[in-house]
Amino acid sequence: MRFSQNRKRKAVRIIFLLPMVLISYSFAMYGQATDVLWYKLPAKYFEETLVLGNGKMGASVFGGMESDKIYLNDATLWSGEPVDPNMNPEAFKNLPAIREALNNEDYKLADELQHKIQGKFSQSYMPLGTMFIDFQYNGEARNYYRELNISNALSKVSFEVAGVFYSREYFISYPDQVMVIRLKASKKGALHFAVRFNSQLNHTTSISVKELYSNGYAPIAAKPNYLGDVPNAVVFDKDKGTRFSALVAIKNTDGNVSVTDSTVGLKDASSATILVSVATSFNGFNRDPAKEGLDNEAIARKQMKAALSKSYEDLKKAHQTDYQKYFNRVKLDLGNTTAPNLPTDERLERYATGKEDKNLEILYFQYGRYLLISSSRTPGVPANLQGIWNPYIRPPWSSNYTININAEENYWLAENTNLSEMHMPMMSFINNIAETGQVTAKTFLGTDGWMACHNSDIWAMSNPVGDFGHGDPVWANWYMGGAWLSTHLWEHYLFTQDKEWLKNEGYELMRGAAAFCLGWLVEKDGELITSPSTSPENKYINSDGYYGATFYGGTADLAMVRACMEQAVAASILLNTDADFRLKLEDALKRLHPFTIGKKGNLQEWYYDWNDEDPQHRHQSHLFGLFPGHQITPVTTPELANACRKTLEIKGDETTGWSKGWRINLWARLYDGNHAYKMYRELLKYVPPDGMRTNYSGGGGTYPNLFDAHPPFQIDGNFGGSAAVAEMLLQSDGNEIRLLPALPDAWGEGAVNGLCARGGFEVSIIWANHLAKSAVITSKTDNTCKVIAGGIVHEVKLKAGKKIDLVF
Ligand code: FUC
Repeated sequence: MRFSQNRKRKAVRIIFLLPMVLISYSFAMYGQATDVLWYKLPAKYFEETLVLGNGKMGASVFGGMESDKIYLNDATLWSGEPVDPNMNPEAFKNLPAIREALNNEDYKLADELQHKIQGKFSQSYMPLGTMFIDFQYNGEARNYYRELNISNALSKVSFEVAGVFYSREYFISYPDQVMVIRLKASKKGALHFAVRFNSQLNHTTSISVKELYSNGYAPIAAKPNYLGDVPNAVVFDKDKGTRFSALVAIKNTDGNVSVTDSTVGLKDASSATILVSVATSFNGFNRDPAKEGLDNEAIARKQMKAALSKSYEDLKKAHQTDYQKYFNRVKLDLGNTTAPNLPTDERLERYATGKEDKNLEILYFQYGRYLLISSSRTPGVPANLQGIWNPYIRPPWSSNYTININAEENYWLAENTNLSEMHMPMMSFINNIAETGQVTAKTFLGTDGWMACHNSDIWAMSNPVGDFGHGDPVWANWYMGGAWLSTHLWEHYLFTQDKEWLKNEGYELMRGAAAFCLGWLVEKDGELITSPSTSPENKYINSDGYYGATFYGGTADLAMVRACMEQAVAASILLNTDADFRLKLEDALKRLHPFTIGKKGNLQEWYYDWNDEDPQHRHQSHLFGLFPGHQITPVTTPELANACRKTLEIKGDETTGWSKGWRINLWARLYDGNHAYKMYRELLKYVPPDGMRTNYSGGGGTYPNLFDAHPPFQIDGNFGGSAAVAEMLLQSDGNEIRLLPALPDAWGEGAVNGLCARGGFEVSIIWANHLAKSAVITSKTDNTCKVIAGGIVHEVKLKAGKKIDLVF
């Protein structure tokens, strides 16, 4: 229903007469339950550790009493060196034969020939090392407590031994680029500890007074863990690969320094600060880290020297001010709760029995934001499959960038939960991969523009993987990575309205991705389709009973091509540039093969209405148009939206972590808050810590430290889950903002502050009895939009920096 002019005026008048209590909402504080993870025991497994990070350095803290173990990471420490994208220069020559096989409906042959369009596997994200702090006490520990407070990005451990109270505080500072650990004992002289360091990488460690120094280098090659026990799985070459330094220094006011040939420590102290500085020689995706690398040793020392000159309190203050600048932008309240404030692991177990715990739901949402601030602040180095936290030399799926969903899902929360700055490492990564991707497009597919495939790494590799013929085309031969990544550029513009950025940085990349799509499309029966095509990781059963991956005109491909080209058109109109190119795109868009609905009422995934090998498969890329895309909505394309719903119903809800994260967003876009909420609860299903065990079927959930369980740990589910909460509360497309479009019955009242909407708006909403009561809209630029809630529409026109209060 449209809001009549009269009613609109009346509404606005009411707003001005309203007392501020209705507009402003005080966010209730229920103990610390919405921002603290806490436990009664130290971590035993990685998935119980408390993780800290400054977007580059990462630490996973076990918090042990006798010995504290801390896994250290640096986002820029990967195996390998710059990739030569020209690794299979004649691969494109196989394309005509593949297309011919497809024209002849010989899918088996097409699958076989696709193996010829494959290249290297990606490199792996590396663990830097492990730091141990070994303590000496006289007596047994009691009253152990361990926490991570995500409102100030600080972790704490405390316990008592023989009447002495011991405490530790840990954080990793972005402004000072060091990890800081504060140790204290309540009794003078009762603190005794020694620090040691180890690494699975080649390294040497030396000790000087109050300082431990380790220098090493990453492997030149590390093969994907899913290849199993293969020869040369990890290869070191002393003259090649990324170098690293780790420096540990102790700052104390009392006690006696005690060193051995491998440890540095203190005896008889009362308090001390341990500082850890790490650095690598990584100097960009296209520079040799051994020959043209940064001086890791000098950087680590410089950071350390500067941090040593500051007091603990000053370091902590600078860290918290920096962190809270981002974190505090969004607040969420879901109303009264009766849930007790239990340790987080017990809380998850209780929640899994179906009990109410709204603050756990808020905590999970905010934890996703915490993880993104902590893992995504390094240009060109977006958060990987494990963010930045990885203890394994052969991590699951190389802990790489998996572009057929996972790398993108990591960033679904970036803009709408008001962390646009954290999206920037992804933007600069796209800039890098567009460079290698241009060579890949030419040599693998004989096409202009740039593209990317299933996997990438810090070297921005873009080729189809599979080790030159050994990969199954179902995952190795997927060519839409550039099209999908490109949509992040436009989303960044839509949320920020930063036209200068679009003009100077975004547009060329969008143009290149669209140019690839244009060149890649082929004609069939007067329509444009992709050929060959695969639908990420799904297999069809064709009319001859063949189980295959390669076909033509895949729905997922075309949804991504459509989004990429439409957005390039929109950007070129906005920037008033490239009219000729735009015409070509517009013409192609008109001829694209459309979405189709299958015999089961589902959104058809294949060009023909074939059956799926695995109808419950975790991937659902053909629903891209519903989410993250915007081509299908219940309002503008109700039949297609219903078909997406049918597909989701056929798939069911049991799936891996990231897939659940995606489906919650999909249900939210169908305005089905209750189904979205059901799956959100399932995403938070307690999964016991279990190391690296991989489970594809229905094992998804949440580990004790709130890490997403694929299983194993994969961070995309965290980010997808957080994004979905925002999507349940607010949806936008640049013209319309929908308030509470998928509010579940369980969230009858509440308030949210600081969510972002496309069009450059910031939105706060208060709701009660399942209906929006009031909202505040702030605009970054002069802009207009329709704000829709419960059938009421407000037409809003705002000047840059201004806000409007709305009542519903
Ligand atoms: C894709 C997915 C897997 C996993 C991996 C990292 O291959 O199919 O489930 O998330 O990426």
